[in-house]
Amino acid sequence: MATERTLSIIKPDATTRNLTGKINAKFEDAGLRIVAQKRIHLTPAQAGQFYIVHKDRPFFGELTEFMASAPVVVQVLEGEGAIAKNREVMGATNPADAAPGTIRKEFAESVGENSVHGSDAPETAAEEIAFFFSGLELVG
Ligand code: DAT
Ligand code: MG
Repeated sequence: MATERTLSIIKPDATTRNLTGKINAKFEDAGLRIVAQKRIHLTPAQAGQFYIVHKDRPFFGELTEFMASAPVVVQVLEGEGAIAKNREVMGATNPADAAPGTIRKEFAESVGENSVHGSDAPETAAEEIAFFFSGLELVG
């Protein structure tokens, strides 16, 4: 499997509970390298642009409001099969369905406030990385 990069976001429910370090330890323990990272506070419009694919879903307003409610940590994770590996470490979208040891099982508060975002495919990973980072900011 090839080396990949994926976009990760530590969401407001996790940054406000000071869980950034514990979540980053999960990524690093799984062999994912943090090659870019910054803390930002999204506007609702920016959150809506990032999650535009979900614009017709009933939870869109709630999702964008939540993502703009407090700072987030956006990061690029690199490693062998990083996209799938990150999704594994994250766990299922709904923490009630997430496997033991996953970030969402251990830390997520609900299906909406679920601590982390991770890209779901190579195309979305490339788009989502470019949404937040320039090439100069990716330091492998
Ligand atoms: P994932 O974040 O696991 O890729 P997704 O892409 O289906 O999940 O949805 C994006 C985010 O939208 C998800 O992390 C939290 C929110 N969301 C999804 N389903 C929801 C629901 N039924 N109610 C509230 N928020 C939801
Ligand atoms: Mg998704």
